[in-house]
Amino acid sequence: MAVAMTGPQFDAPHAAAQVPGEPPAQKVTVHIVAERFRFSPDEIRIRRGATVEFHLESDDTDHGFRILGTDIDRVIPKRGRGAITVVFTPDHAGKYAFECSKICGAGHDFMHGVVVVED
Ligand SMILES: [Cu+2]
Repeated sequence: MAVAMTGPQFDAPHAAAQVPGEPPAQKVTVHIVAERFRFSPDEIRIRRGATVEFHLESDDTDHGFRILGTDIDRVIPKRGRGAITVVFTPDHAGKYAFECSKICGAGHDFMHGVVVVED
C-alpha cells in the first residue's frame, strides 16, 4: 500500500543550518602561536556568521589574548603548559583588534593582531 508523504520532505543533510539571505554557518579553527613579540598568524579572515575556535599557545613566556570590544581576555600559559581554546562568534562584520594583555617584555605593546570579519 502506498504511503502518502505530506508535510516536510526529507532533504539531503545540510552541513549547517542556514538562514535565507545569510551566509551559511561556518566553524573555523585557527591555531595561533604567541611569542615575544608577535602572534602568528596576526591576521585572521573569516566570513560573517562564522564561529572561530582559537587554539592559542606560547612559544616562550606567559602572554595574554584580549579581543578589544569583547569580554574575551585570557592568559596563554608559557611554553610547555599547553594550549588554551577561545571561542569567538563576532556579531557584525568589521575588524576586531586583539592584543597581548599580559606584560611580557619590552615589545609587549607591539604584540597585536586583527580578526577581519567579511560580509
Ligand atoms: Cu605581552
